[in-house]
Amino acid sequence: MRPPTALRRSLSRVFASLGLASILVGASMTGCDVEETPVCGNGKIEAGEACDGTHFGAAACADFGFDSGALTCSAQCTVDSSTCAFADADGDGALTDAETAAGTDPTNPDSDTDGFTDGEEIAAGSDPLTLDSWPVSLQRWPNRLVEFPADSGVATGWTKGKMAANVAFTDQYGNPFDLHQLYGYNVVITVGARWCGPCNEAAKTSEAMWEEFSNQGIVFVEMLVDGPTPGKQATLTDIQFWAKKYHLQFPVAFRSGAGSSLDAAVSSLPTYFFIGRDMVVRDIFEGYPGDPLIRSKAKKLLTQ
Ligand SMILES: [Ca+2]
Ligand SMILES: [Ca+2]
Ligand SMILES: [Ca+2]
Repeated sequence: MRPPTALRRSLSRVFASLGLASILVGASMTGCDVEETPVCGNGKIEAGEACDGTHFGAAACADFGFDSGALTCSAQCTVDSSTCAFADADGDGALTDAETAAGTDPTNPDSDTDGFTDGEEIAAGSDPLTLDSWPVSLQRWPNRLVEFPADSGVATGWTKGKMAANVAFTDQYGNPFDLHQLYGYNVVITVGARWCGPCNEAAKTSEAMWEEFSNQGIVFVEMLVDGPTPGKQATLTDIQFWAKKYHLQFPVAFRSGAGSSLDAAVSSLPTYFFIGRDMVVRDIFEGYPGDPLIRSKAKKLLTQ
């Protein structure tokens, strides 16, 4: 049933007056510059607020240099980034902020290609940006085997100017390593034996010699061909004895497996092989002439 005409007219007037009232309120809000007081906690970012509740505008952890996590908003409506986090994008054990501080590449696990990760080097205190600095405390050696050229164009051999053939060693920790993994370093191989008097004499100052040159890019390798008995090949026990007796922290080794061309190239003990960063033999010296001559040959190696 429709309402009587008089009542309809009356209702229309009421609605019309309500509509007019609404329009009047809207006009007064926009026309008089009434500013709302910002309320921190109302969930709206207002003047003077960087965030409110779960609202941060377009801000995210990445804007603060972080890799992951979520921002939080403080009771004062300021952004709190303490809940953001750094990631280890390259899995080398060093978070992005540590890599940034060290100057290493957070997307490359071994920035200087010495075979030790940036994380290992930062933790151990060696320089992750320098090939010639590596962490001795980890009891393993630089490894640049992947850098060794498949074909250097230089003939292999154990005479001056030849490319040193690879030698498979076992070190004093019982671990295998290859001569060619030291490609990129100068290498001084001393071939000796436990029974050899001059070898023992030379070994007394080997550690000091290595400490003098190690941060200049020379890796010393002390290889024992024999143990205490001439003609009887050195064992892990012999090289561990040798390393302990002379306090040697650099590689002390015996050759693993079958004989190599290095054995055939040695006719007296000790024999020193001075090898350049390109793994080419630069100099050879038979016998122990005393440290001054060995030192001068090592220095010469650095200039070649
Ligand atoms: Ca990293
Ligand atoms: Ca490294
Ligand atoms: Ca390094």
